[in-house]
Amino acid sequence: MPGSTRRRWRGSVIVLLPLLLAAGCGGDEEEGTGGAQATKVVKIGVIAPLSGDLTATGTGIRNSVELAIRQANEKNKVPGWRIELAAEDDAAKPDVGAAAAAKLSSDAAVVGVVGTYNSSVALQTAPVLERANIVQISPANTNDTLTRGQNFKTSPTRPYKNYFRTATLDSLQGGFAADYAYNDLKVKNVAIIHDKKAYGQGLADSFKGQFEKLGGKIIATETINPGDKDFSAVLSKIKPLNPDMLFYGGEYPEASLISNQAKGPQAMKAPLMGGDGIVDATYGKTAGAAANGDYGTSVGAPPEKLDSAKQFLADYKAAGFKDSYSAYGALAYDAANAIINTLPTALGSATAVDDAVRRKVLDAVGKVNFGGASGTVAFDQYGDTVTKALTMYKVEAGVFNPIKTGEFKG
Ligand code: ABU
Repeated sequence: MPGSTRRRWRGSVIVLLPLLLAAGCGGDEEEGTGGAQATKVVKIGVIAPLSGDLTATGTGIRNSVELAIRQANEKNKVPGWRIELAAEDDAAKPDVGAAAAAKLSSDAAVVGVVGTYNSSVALQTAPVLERANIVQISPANTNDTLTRGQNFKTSPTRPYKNYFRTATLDSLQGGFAADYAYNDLKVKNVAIIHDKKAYGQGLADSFKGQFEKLGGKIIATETINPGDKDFSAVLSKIKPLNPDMLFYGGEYPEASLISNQAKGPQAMKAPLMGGDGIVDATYGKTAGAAANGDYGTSVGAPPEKLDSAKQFLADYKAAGFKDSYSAYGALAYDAANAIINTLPTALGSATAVDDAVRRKVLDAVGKVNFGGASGTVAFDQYGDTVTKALTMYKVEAGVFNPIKTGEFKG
């Protein structure tokens, strides 16, 4: 090759390489990377809110699953196969989630789904995916009924054989919150507000059960609607009762406004406490100074304090995602790896994903046991995580800071 031609060719490679990488060899956001030579495709779905108020959380889940897939392809963890991400937006709505589950079920290459964020959405996706023998692992659902049925307190029965979760239960989270409020904060009178959703109401019930058992009083229980912006009616009823604390069952878009309006226009002094649904970076931004002194529990130990999560955090940063991994990133990454780890054996000598492969993945996920970013990843007979750590956070200077990690023993 003449010198001038060689220089032009080298120049073209330098110009085109980033484009080639972006086109498939180095980072298609929808489909993961690597495994470029593999011709057989297996897909892992995500169902999460990728639009609307809860997008920050859903995007963290999606990105963390994408990271696990990229790494598996780069390490050729499933020889001969390329793993692709199939992400669906549920907009935090049960009917949209059910449609997403139906769409993924009809894609023959899908073997598993990570999601959903909302328990109310998972109650609709789990039966759809179960009919297709597709395993679902949620990194964020905490409502007890998903794994133990409506009578979870007295006679737990597993409703969906395909449903697992790396997040622990509201019966533990609500109890942990009540213990902290009563024993550590010395709170005696609490007004509860919840959003009537599976998660919000279930968490509020669990908090109330343990708080009253300890001797505390629930002096009011009020409800709001998801999406509400003006809480003056509810707060005007609660204010004259002079509660020591507000407990909110629901998520950060409403919780942050309640905190802002309680301490602003209503001039209430009581802090607000909630569960993992309120622990998000946007809480302090929306509530403003009112957020300081509020509390929120979350599932698991803070990833930033776990040796096991250091590599995940470094890899997430290096991957260049513009959005945070959010509260459930490590749990979503572990959920994805729980599925990925089953694939070499489940796919075996298969030439394409079929029902037999889906069944093998489902069966194998129930038996996984490995050290993940969030801790041990293994499931009990209900599909619940064996890792039951919970963390209490307090808002200081607008940011949720971890103040206590432990387990609720009942
Ligand atoms: N666990 C936080 C909120 C998501 C849900 O369980 O509905």
